[in-house]
Amino acid sequence: MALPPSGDTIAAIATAPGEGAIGVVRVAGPDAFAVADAVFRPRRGPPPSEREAGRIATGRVVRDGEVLDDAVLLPFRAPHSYTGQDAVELQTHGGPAVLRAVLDACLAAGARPAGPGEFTLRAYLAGKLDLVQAESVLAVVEARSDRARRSATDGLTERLSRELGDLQEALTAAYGDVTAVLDYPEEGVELRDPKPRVRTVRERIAALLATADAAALTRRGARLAILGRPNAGKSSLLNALLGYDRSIVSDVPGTTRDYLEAPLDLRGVPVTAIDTAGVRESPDAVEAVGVERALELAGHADLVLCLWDVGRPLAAEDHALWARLPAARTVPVASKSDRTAAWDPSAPGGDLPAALPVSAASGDGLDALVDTVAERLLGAAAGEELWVTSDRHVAVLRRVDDALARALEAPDDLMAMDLQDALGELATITGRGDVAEATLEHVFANFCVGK
Ligand SMILES: Nc1nc2c(ncn2[C@@H]2O[C@H](COP(=O)(O)OP(=O)(O)OP(=O)(O)O)[C@@H](O)[C@H]2O)c(=O)[nH]1
Ligand SMILES: [Mg+2]
Repeated sequence: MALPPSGDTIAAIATAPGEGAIGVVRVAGPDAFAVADAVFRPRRGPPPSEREAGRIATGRVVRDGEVLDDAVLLPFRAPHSYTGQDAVELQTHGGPAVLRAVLDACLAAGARPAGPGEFTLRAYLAGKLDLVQAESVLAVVEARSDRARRSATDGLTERLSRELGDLQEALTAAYGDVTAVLDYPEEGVELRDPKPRVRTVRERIAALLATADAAALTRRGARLAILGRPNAGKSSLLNALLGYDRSIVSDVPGTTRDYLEAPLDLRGVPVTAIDTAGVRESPDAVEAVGVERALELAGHADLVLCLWDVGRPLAAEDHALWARLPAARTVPVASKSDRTAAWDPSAPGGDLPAALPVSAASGDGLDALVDTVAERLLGAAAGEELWVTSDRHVAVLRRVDDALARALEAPDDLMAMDLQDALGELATITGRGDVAEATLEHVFANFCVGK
């Protein structure tokens, strides 16, 4: 397989399959305007090829005298277009049959069907985007959460490009240091130890990789289980987090007998919150099953909120529950903090750690709780704005780091080779330096047609 040619004219449906109010067929390449002249009849004024760039025209798409649909034409002139080439976009009604017919008309007029990602590949080849930015086009399109969207947007992608460019420069300098040692072993040139530079680069890569875990969690969403004795205020807390009454609240202990789930967005992280049955030794068989299920849910959750009612003395059940929860993934909460405290949340006593005071009734402490949950879920990445979201980038950064780990262990001559490996890998992300065609094929194959 080779990269497709970029000097001809391509066309594709750019909007998602299915019915939509508007659909777009995109045409790009040197003959884009010839194609537009063949398929588009403006309501008034000159044909597309004689129109100014950026001035939309209304009209109809025709083929062999047949009107296919009303349309709006957007003309772009090289180099001021996405691909850097002449281009037109035809907006029509969004039905699949209409779009197919419009695309067919463009193909009959001389365009070739575009392959996956071919528009973005052209943008990359024209120097409009670097590879990190090209891949982020895909990430933006695929972003499901607001946090993922933000980390994929231009500003941050540019920063990622720059950051990786800096790493590339630092490694190139380290490589220079090593080869100087090799090339001029006896001469009096001032030699620098390349290792500190390499160590700094490794630290930065470790920080970037930590953000990748957070990005993955943000993509798949996190599970947050709420546990506590009956009446601890679990359902009330769920409702307070949601901002509406999802779960039944009552002063009868054992109100929630099975678990229930509700989606919420905590500081940009999509979270499924799970309200569970109060944990106690229950004579009721149904409730006992609910309790077992609650503990099982806690075992599989990304994070657990363990509620202790601050208005009631702590009981053996509270200690027993704490002992059965995964401590590293549990946030202790002193619930109903608006009530007169029967114990001190900052020092509950026994084996119990300090708990965060929260009142579902008054809302006090809720913000702090949400911050804590987001921080615990995202780890070190919570404070980082720059996230690595692409699986390919993660894999490449791991390989760069492996090569650098080897470089630090190796004698000078082998170190040069390891640094070269690392630089070669980095270039496959940034697209600066030597990028194998295979890398480009791989990157753009993940795109859908029309992007
Ligand atoms: N003062 C005060 N009362 C609360 C607060 N949260 C819950 N309650 C009360 O505590 C009682 C139990 O609340 P729930 O939310 O049903 O408790 P639960 O843990 O879900 O109980 P079960 O489902 O029975 O295990 C209800 O009477 C609530 O009104 C709070 O923050 N402050
Ligand atoms: Mg409940």
